[in-house]
Amino acid sequence: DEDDGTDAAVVVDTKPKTKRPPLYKVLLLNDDYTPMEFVVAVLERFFGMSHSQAFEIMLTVHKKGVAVVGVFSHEIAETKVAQVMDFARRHQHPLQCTMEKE
Ligand code: TYC
Repeated sequence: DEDDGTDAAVVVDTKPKTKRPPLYKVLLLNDDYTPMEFVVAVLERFFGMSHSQAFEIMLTVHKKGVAVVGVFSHEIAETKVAQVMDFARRHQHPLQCTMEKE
């Protein structure tokens, strides 16, 4: 019944974990119909980009098919996607904006 010290040690300590919220990439997708200037206006209006930044990202999407336009918390990313999709729909452009976990 005495502890003779023959049992294997078991690690029980855990890392002190600080919970960081997951981040989400907001993606803009290319299409054949949305005017380039409309996409530039979207990036300026909803993502706070300068005109030249916005033009650069728009061209990246146009050439590569998709680009990350920002990284946000889940709630902010959802809001950005909804704002872009609503703005595009109201202007009858097929522009698509989505989000994915980083
Ligand atoms: N490909 C479009 C055109 O030639 C421009 C465009 C760029 C559309 C980016 C969507 O996310 C987009 N008019």
